[in-house]
Amino acid sequence: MTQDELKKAVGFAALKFVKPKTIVGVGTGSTAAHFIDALATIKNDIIGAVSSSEASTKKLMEYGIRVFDCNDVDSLDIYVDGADEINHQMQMIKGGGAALTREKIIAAISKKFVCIVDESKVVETLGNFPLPIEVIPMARSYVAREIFKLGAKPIYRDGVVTDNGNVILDIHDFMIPNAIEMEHKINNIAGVVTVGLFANRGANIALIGTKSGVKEIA
Ligand code: ABF
Repeated sequence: MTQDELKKAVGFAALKFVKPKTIVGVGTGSTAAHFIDALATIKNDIIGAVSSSEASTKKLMEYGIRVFDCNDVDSLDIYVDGADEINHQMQMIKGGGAALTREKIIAAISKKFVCIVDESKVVETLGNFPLPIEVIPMARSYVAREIFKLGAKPIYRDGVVTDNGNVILDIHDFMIPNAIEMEHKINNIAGVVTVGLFANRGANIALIGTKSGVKEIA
């Protein structure tokens, strides 16, 4: 199976967690895009979706799935999204697609986070994938200096402006054995909007696409 077939398998496997007559939290990226394709097959059974990016909103609307403003929804039963890395504690690095802030907000209002990944994303220790942080533009240099002090290498993601009008720094050379502590530490730097560590609120369920089928971890 190709990597995309593994992503498709988990995208469709996540459908079993969607309850009828609910609003579903929908993520961003190529794996989440397969989940949207899956969701379209039951679109008449759900009320609609809250989406983590303009790109996913567009795809949902093309399928005729109603997209709700996050402010109009108190809580979501589930949020289904991909990740850049996930460890065995269900902690994740997210934000490779620059949608981390909206993803964190949707995760916060969701009862269950269902993470859908192919097996290449499963790691022992987070950090091989550069950790994205969304930063207020005027704080870019200050935040970069603070990240240097943590012993890591921040690289400005040139030309990328987030859906919220901010910029992204990707932190390279930074293994993260203590993800909860590091999430708090980076969140506390002035000018940081969101760090792409999802440790404090990790996934509840992981669906992992492997060559021998979809593995479910809860
Ligand atoms: C989003 O999409 C992210 O948080 C993560 O950066 C990315 C994963 O993308 P893909 O599914 O294309 O590998 O969920």
